Amino acid sequence: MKEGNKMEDKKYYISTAIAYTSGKPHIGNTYEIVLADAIARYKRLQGYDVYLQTGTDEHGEKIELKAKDAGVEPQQFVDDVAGTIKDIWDIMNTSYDKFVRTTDPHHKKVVQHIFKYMYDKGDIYKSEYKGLYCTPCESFWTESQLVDGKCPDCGRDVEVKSEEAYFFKLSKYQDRLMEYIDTHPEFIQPESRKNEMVNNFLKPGLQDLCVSRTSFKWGVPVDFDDRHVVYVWVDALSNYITSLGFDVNGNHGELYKKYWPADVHVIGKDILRFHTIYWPIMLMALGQPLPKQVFGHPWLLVGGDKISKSKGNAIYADDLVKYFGVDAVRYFCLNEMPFAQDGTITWELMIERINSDLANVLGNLVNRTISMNNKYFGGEIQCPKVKEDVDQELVQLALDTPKRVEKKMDELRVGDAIGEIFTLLKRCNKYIDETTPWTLAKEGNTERLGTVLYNLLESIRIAAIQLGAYLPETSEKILNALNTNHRDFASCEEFGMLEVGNKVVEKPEILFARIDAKEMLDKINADAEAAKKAKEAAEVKVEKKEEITFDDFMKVELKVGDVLSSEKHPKADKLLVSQIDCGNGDVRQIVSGIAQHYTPEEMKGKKVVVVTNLKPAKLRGVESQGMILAGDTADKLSLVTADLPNGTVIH
Ligand code: ME8
Repeated sequence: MKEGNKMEDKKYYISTAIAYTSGKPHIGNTYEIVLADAIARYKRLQGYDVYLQTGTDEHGEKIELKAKDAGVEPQQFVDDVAGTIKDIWDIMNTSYDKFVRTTDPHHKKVVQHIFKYMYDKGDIYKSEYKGLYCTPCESFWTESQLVDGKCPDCGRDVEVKSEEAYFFKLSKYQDRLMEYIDTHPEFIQPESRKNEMVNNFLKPGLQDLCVSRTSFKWGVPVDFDDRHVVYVWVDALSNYITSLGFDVNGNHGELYKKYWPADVHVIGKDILRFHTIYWPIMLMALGQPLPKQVFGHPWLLVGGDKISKSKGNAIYADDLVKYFGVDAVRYFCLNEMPFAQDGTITWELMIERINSDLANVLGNLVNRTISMNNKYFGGEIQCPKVKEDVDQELVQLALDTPKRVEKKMDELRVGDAIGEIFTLLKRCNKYIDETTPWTLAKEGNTERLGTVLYNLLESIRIAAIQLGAYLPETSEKILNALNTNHRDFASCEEFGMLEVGNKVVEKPEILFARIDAKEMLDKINADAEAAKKAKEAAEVKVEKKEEITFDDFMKVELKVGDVLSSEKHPKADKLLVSQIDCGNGDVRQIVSGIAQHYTPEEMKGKKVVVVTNLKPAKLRGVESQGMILAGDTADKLSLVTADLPNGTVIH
């Protein structure tokens, strides 16, 4: 291979679907970025120049309605949810290079260019759409697609709807796409899903796709006909190229020139049709190369049921991490999910896997090997001098494991790749049983003992390097504990790279502690119960009050006041008695229920907002001449403060 080609081959662009900003993503959505992250990290360890892109899909009627329900502007709503999504991706230690948002001005501008380009080319035309519409899914369906007369995706009612719309001539490109799929057998993964796409959608013939809407506003406007917004799929799918600097006129940015076409789009099985039919056809219309592969991964189910907020069975990554730590959650998702069939998650299963795989097999092996090396050799890594036949199998497996992992990763079988590493770890445990180092120590067979421990530590080093893509923190902890500088894939090609004479860490950290299942499940249930109560309490509080007039509101006199001093109420733990200067010589005493959130010292000097015309009242025997404004949740209270002079009227 020529050097030039080699360099080019060494780049790798991988993307996830962009998540809807309709709410907090559950563990199923989160699985996808963890999966893509594991592949991306693996490729980086192989020496590829990787670009991992993820992000959020922020337009559409559903989001517009959600924002309305929440009483905020759509932009505010999507900003908040996109923030939550990014936080969860970060909690999961995912190494994305770009987080794209479809409300980014640049993305919107390029989507408009793409739409116009396809319109000018005659691939998009204006017509009338009439069909059965499911609002939550934002999808039109034909009669034959309905299941029991309801939306085939969500099972809800559909309604007859008609609107003027732009259409995209999918049918024009049908044959070309068919040929592409035929000549690129690796394009759709897994294979079974390819057949589904070809037989269910392509062979029956493609209908032109409706690509604009007039029934809502929250979308990218069609710039030459602004009654229309671009329908979400054209907007959403374009993210894979807008972010790289794609330009319809061919003046592409550097990232586009370097990374397009994508090596793999990692997406869920439900949106495979959009990615293997609509998206390639859009790219054909734009005259651009198609992605090399689309991987439609299966879904994570909760005990066998679809994860759903309304069913109340949703599990969230941040909760899991709170109890088990990041790498345990990454391990569970990656290892538990089959390549093509759906996987299952429950709290019980999670605990089971942590105990059996992470604590017993991995944690225990690392801990006892390092401890033995400390006990018998003061931590110093020994030179392996006395080799025996029993070593051969372990050494060979340690050398083969990286190749086996690579093979699985080439097929995107991430769970199986992890399985290969665990096969090596289990073999190490068996080797301890076979060689019984404690007996060698008792017999004073020091050189053989040193060899056995070397073989174990070296096998652990190779396993830890291989784990780097899946459990990055754990991998690093182990390599630090081994005190080795040989941490790259190349150093796994030889058995014996662990530095003789170095000292392993004195007290190895417990990587994964065994969990008492009952105790943990009780705690999880108690926390869930408490959270539910707090939520209910908060909901009661925000119950809507009766409408008032402006005059009603103006009856309340609100002024800025300076807290001069504050002390505990003599008879009530929850109350503070404060002296507040409300300006123009108006110093008054106010009793408030804030003692559990603010100390008297913290109160001093605060500029609070006071209701000054409230009828005075006695609280547990102490007179209160007004009220301080504050907001509170189940466990937090915050005073309303204003950086204004005393006596300033608030309105
Ligand atoms: O579909 N297990 O967004 P989304 C595994 N905005 N993966 C799951 C899952 C589960 N239980 N549930 C959902 C969208 N997913 C669009 C994508 S791309 C240009 C636009 C996956 O927030 C789902 O299959 O509904 C999808 O790949 C991803 O989570 C985001 O889903």
